Formats: sequence, C-alpha cells, structure tokens
Amino acid sequence: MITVRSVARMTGGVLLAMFIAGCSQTPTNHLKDGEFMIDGKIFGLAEAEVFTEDYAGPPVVGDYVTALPFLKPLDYKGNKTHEVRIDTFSQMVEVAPGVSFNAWTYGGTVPGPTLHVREGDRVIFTMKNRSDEEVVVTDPVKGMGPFYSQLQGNLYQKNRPSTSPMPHSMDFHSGTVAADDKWRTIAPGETIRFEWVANYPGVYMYHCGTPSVLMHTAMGQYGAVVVSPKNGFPTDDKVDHEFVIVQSEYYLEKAGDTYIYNHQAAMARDPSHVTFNGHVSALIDSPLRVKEGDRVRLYVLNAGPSDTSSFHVIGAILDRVWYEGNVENEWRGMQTVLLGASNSAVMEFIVPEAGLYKLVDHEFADAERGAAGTMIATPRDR
Ligand SMILES: [Cu+2]
Repeated sequence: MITVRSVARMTGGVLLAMFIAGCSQTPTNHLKDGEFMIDGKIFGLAEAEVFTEDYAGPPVVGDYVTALPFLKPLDYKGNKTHEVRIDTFSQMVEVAPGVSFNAWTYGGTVPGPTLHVREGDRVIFTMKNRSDEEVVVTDPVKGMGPFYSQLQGNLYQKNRPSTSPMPHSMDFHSGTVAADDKWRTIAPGETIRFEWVANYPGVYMYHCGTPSVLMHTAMGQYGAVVVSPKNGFPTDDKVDHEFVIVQSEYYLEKAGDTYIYNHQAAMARDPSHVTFNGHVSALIDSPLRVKEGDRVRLYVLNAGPSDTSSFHVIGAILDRVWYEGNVENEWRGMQTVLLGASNSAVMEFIVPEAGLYKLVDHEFADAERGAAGTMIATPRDR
C-alpha cells in the first residue's frame, strides 16, 4: 500500500500503468503531480485556488448538470474529467403559493443543480461568490447547458434576482479532501477553484459549510451529486425512468409582503415547510409521468438540514434499495426508507397499474407541511 505522497510521485508511472491494467474501461483520469492512490482511489489533490475574476457568464456550467428532478444519463464510457461551475448568489424564490423569500442559492434555485458523474471521474469545480450581484436566471443564456434549459421550462420557484452579500463556501460530500482547504469560505466577489475525485459511488449532498451551517443550509444552499457505480447497478438495463428527489425543510416567518428565515424555529426543529425539490407543489403541479409496468428509479436525498425523512411511495413496494446509492448496500422489499439529514438512497419499484401514486415523507407532520409529490401512471400497451 502506498501512503506517502513522495513515494507515489516517484512511482506515479507504475501506479498509472497498474490503474489502467486494472480497469476494463479506458480511463481518462490519472494521477496528477503530488497525488497518490490507495485501493484504486485518488487522494492528495492540489490546494484550492482563490482569486478574483471578471466573470459575468452563465452561473451554472456543465454538460452533466441538471435541474431537479432530471438526471443526465452518462453517455460516455469509462472515466471523464468534468469542468463544472456553480456560482452562489441570492434569489427570491417561491417555496409555497404566496410564500417567497430571499434565498441564498447555488445556481439560482433551491435545491441547487444536480451533478451526475461516474465513480472514478474527476471534477474541476469553480464557484464565484456573486451574492453582491443581481444574477438573472430567467433569460436564455448563450451556451446554456441542460440546467438552464430545464429551469426555463419550469420556473416553479418564480425566480427573481436579489442581493444579499455574504461569505459562502461549498462542501461536496462526494469529495474526499481536507475541508479547511477545499471547502473554505470565500467573500463576495471571490472565486474558488478546486478538484475532487469521485472515489466512492453514491448519492451525495453538497451544501454551504460557512457558519452558521444550519442557517446557510436552511437559507437554500444545498443540492445533490449522483456518483454512479463504475460497473453500474444490476437493473440498469431494466429501468424505464430515473428521477431525483431532494427533501428539505424551510424555517420561514412572514415579514411584511415577504418571508424571512427564523433561526429560533430552525434551532427548535419546527419547520414552516418541508418540500420535495424545493417547493410544496413542485412534484404536484408537475407530476412524475410513467406507465404501468415501468421500473422507476428514484435517487432520493434528504438534505435536512435537521429533519429525518421516512420516504414512501403509496401503492408500491421498493423492491431494490441501495442505501446511500452504493451498489454494495442492497436492501429488498422496503415499504419505507428512513433517511437522516444528508442520507440518501437509490430506490426502485415496479409501477403496478395505471393510476395516481403519492410520494410522501411518511412522517405525516412533514407530509402535511409539504413533503409530498405525485406520480401519474398511464396504461401500458398490452
Ligand atoms: Cu453560505
């Protein structure tokens, strides 16, 4: 086992050859100077860079970055390096009819965009803190990736630009790095760039790690990363639909025409709203559409910040569940999956017949606060 960075530096070529020999697919990933490998995983990444840049382009960039509930299929073989930008900035967003607040966002929505990569992929991540700028996300953007085209197809949060200058950071649970380096806080106007390698498959949360983490997360700074296992799931060729669902809580109180965050309510774990995909009506006004007999795969993340989720599909049994999205953690025949704050699971079920199915947090105090969605199944061809 190689554990010392200098040894890995001397033997980097040998390790790379071993890595290539051990892979059935062609890796485009490799050890960079100073990195080392243990159990086929890459560690010891370069330090983050913090700088200022004159950037006014699209705040979300990446071919495999999507708006909820969509997930971009991985249409490439082996591993890939992804260049991803997700800027952080404020935005007025609606979370329930008539309830809007000045959210702190990644990319303009709550939750932020979903990133899809494969185990072994490398991500070169850039984030500018634009919390002092009014950033518009409702107009077409040149070179617009899937995230903004999907967002403009369904602006259910009724996004409006706003400012709220504030230090922020980015903590990807999918990365294995020194948090005091990569996840460091940057000031408004600063940009951070760092890399992480998707060493472990799973469905991961990302969030702001700047104190109060409770407040920054409850203000809207979180989202999902899906790291698909390098050899896939055993049912990959049987799945008809894939959707991503992120559950989270808001702690809001009325203040004039708008709503503001209530820290006492957050500390008391007394949410005003609990939502799937950021809005109490997100999966009700735009239900998931499937056919009877389809195999449906859900990537479910409970972002919290503090509550648990007892995820349940009324009328279906989850015949395969991979806890945390790791193919090694397989459960069968689950009625409900309990997810703590920042836990996740990949869940599959067969749609038994045409009809309307409710997705709920079976902790019904949360369902009544909004953690519910709808799936509509049409008849199959017989
Ligand atoms: Cu923050």
